[in-house]
Amino acid sequence: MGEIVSYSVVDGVAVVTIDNPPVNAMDRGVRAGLQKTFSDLKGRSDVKAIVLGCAGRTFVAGADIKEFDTGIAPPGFHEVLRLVEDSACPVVAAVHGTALGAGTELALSCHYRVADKTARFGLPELSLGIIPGAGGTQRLPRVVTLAHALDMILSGKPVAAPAARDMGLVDAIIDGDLMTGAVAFARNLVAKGAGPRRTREQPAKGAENADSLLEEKRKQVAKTMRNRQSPLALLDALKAAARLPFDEGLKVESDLSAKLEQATESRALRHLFFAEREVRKIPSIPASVQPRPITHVGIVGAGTMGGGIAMSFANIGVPVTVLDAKQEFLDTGFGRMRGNYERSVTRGSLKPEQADQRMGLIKPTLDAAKLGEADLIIEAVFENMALKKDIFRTLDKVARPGAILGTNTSTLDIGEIGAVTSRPQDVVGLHFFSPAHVMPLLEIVQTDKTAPDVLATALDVAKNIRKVGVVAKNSYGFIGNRMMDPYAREAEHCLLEGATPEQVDGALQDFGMAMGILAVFDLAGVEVGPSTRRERRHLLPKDPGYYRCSDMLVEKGWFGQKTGRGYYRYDNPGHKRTPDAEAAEMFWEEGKRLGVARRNPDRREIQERCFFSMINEGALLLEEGVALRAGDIDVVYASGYGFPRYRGGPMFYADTIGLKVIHDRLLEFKRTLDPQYWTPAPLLAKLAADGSTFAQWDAGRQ
Ligand code: 3H9
Repeated sequence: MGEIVSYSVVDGVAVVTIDNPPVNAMDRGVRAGLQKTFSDLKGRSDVKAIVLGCAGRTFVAGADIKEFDTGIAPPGFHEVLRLVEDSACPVVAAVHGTALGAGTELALSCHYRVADKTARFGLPELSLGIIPGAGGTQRLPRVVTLAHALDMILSGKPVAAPAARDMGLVDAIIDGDLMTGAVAFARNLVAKGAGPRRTREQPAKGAENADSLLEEKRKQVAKTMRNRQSPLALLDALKAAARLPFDEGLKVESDLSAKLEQATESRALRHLFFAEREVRKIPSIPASVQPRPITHVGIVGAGTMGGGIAMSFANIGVPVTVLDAKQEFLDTGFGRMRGNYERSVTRGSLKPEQADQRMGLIKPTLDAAKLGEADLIIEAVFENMALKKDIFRTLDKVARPGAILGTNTSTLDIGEIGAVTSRPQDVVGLHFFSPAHVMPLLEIVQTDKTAPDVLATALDVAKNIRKVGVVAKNSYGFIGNRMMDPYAREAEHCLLEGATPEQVDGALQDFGMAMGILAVFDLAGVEVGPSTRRERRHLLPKDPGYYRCSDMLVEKGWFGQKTGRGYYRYDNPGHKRTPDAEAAEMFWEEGKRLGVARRNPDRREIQERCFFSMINEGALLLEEGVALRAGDIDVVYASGYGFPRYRGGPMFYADTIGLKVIHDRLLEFKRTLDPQYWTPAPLLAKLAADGSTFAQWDAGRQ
């Protein structure tokens, strides 16, 4: 193996190369290599300029995120980057791929930056609960304006090379071979007699308005990044950049970083970063298994779901054929898809010709035989077993041999659906979340017949359509909806006990959920839950209060937003959610009638009942093997159910408060609430007794 950091000198220009696959993360090896290289180069009078670039697919994509768990080993980032910046001859960063986090910070400590056309620069640290801690908060606003620096770091979105050049982050975009162009750029600097241009010696740009700008952002962050500490720390660090000399600002950055790295917020977000990558690793898929190629997709059902799924494939250039039973259904569905694309054009996120091109990839049909050319067919009709079986019988006739047959069911038994075909090994659950072209989660449901290469293909498909695919075993509600059941059951039951919908949803939102569950039901249609429960009436708990409030709303025809009333009212001119005293009263009266004790649960009790019952169900899923890892559950909840990422998902959250605490609270609820719901799952009880965590349980199974 070659050196992680190497260099060669040709005619007075040293070319330094970092080679640390897969993404050139700036781990201890890279830092030590840079330290040695720049120390060597310092002593070479024949070197007149230095070009710093990376081998492989990208420039440095950041610090090694794993290192935060153990603490950053020496040499530290500041020390190494200072050495680079101190170079007596000009240093040019040559950037390709994505310079992220410490990658952008390394480029900022170079004196000049050139990039190839497709390079991007980003500081995504807030998504990991930290701030750019390798001098980025102090150097970036000395290269671009404070306003640009704020936008880049708060959004975390990488900036493409042309925009980076416009804001002064990039000096030149190189056409053709990057390193050749970068060396020519460096020679030109030498020829012009241009010396080092040290970022730290520049004044902060646009700092005159710092106070008002930072105050405005502080207000914005309080609303849009609730309960988070890293965005506020960022504003403090940028204030230091605007007001203090570089070294003092750097000290502020270091102190803030040290605190953030240890905080739960960052540990939670780092956990999700790795969990989202771990989900792709399925031990039952042998390494030799090759995914099947997917070049054409068929969709059955042009409804909201089918349309969203079709768009997900068209967005990556895969042709799609959409089948429905009637021309009017196709017309409505295609109108909806076109409308979605048009909205993207209006927002400026898509060019009109891109929208046309994507729409052009989606073809309607009334003839099932047209699905014969598809490599993957996804059924997305409403939840009805008889209908789905009929469709799969047809698909079995028309699909080509080897085509994968997916169902978007969210609750039905996929084994039973697959059993009507002659090829159950090709049948898999592909549970998308609405709106399917936007939501990043795909639950991939494996029956006991699903072939390993079908599973591997589904995981590949998820990655290609830019979703995170999580494998679940076939079981009612899979991972997400199964854990939703106790969570929403408790939320609902609190209404019978004297809480109002606003109190219940408020408690869940205060915890950090994107929306309260009752508002979600109003949005999705209150009738959806009762209609799925009807299909499994014989399996439901013997409890007259079980989802009684939704049943009452459905009996009254109050289906939520679409009817103007549900848990809330929507009958004002803007159809905004407003409290409905009549509904709240109706729930309490029903509680009285059913003999439910009026507990008036407070915020803490609402949160504990909802989340602890959800976590307990998660522990059962792990024991039953429905979910492979606690981390998989966390990914499902953070990407599909609005669970706050900064809490790491329900199972990580459970670890942070302690499984013993949860276990004991479950037993207390067993004494004071309906005992049938509160028996701790055996796995939870065992881990609690051992003083262990779900993370340790995951690690022990690798
Ligand atoms: C930072 O820089 C802090 C500093 O400001 C301050 C320091 C004091 N570290 O995503 P992929 C692994 S914070 C460790 O599948 P892609 C990843 O786990 C950092 N490992 O590839 C995976 O491993 P495996 C700021 C990392 O092509 C493999 O590489 N930077 C790191 O879809 C391939 O990754 C970021 O937040 C890392 N930094 O996407 C960028 N990055 O194969 C984080 C990747 O075993 N990275 N791995 O599962 C990314 O966004 C994407 O990986 C990237 C490539 C876009 C680069």
